[in-house]
Amino acid sequence: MPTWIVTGGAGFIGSNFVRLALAETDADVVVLDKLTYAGNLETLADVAENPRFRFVQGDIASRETVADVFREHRPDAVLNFAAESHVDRSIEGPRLFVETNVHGTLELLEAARALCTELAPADRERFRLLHVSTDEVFGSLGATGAFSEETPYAPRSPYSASKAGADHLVAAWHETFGLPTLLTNCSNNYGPFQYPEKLIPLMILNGLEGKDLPIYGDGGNVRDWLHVEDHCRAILLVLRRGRPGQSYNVGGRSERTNLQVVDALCEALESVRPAAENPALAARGIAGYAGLKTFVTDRPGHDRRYAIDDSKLRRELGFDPRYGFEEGLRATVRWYAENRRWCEQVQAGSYARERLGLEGAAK
Ligand code: NAD
Ligand code: TDX
Repeated sequence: MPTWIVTGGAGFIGSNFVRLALAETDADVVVLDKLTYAGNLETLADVAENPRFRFVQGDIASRETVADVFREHRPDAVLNFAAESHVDRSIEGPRLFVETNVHGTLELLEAARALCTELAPADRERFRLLHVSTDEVFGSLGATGAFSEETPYAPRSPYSASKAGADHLVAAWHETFGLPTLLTNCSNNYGPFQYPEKLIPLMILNGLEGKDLPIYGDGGNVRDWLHVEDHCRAILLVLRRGRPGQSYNVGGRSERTNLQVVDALCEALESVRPAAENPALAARGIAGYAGLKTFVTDRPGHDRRYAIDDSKLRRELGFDPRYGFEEGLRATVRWYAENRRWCEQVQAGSYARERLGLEGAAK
């Protein structure tokens, strides 16, 4: 049975990938996760007893930790989901983003390179390091066009700059050392287990609790939304059939302005929890979820539009997402409404959905 190390497996996308890998492959899965504010064992509670699952708490930026985990588990593949992932937090404190996203990726690449020198040629041939990245490395688009794998990098936030740095290291380790790397650049994900600092879960929980729905700027910024389960299927496809040294863009073909997303969420909230039956709205004298929409100060350096050209992934590997956006959104609203305990556990003591990233302070 192959062994896969999944870094960041206690976070949003990583945990969804762990669930998919345990259900649909025969791999043993070792999660390496620091358990930051965004990583929680509650997120993996349903797989904790699976005999093919192991959990190691540790930092990918620690050379010793990574070396120990590689020595003990001798992975056939490494999937790097671990990252500081929130743009607003990268404006508050960029240092940790460079430490985890750049330095952490370096340590994984170096450990993989060392491991490969010890492997028999056939095992080295099969080894893969798949690095999960973002469309934000390509910068901000105008009204037309889409990012392809050939689009030059032009990151504009500390978060995207740190992800771009990591992507360049991955490409260099392939070119220089022949490491069999794979790179995926994905658009905005949504779905179960997303930390409630991100647009969609934050709006759902604020709506359910009758709090303001804070829309940055004019609400006209565009993102391309992809259900997390479709993203995880794409990653599995790239791991199995992607060509080493290549990058693959992953998108949802669901471009929406933030205002359109919030309006769709208000409708979905109404169908799952009608406003008339929600005492939190009645207490504020508000008749419908749309009455909670509030325009607030824009994010500094706010990228205007992202759009993904995913034709390479579809053409070469046959990727075909299962979720339509509105259907996926309704399922996500239902999931958050039914999993309030998880929402409380992951926010407890560390976050109260306050506004982040308005003032960049040196930290
Ligand atoms: P997340 O913030 O929900 O989870 C990140 C996980 O990494 C957490 O479990 C955290 O504890 C862990 N982690 C953080 N620093 C670590 C360290 N130094 N060592 C070990 N573990 C550490 O993030 P996510 O949304 O699941 O994103 C996963 C990956 O996908 C990231 O690399 C992110 O850049 C990328 N990505 C995310 C999206 C999105 O929409 N969420 C889109 C494209 C790409
Ligand atoms: O309260 C909010 N109000 C608002 O208008 C929040 C939290 C966000 N927004 C806007 C900012 C963005 O235009 O919504 C959009 C989405 O914001 P985020 O959820 O913070 O995501 P984004 O900045 O687009 O980055 C996400 O997608 C790419 C992930 O967080 C990254 O990890 C991923 O790489």
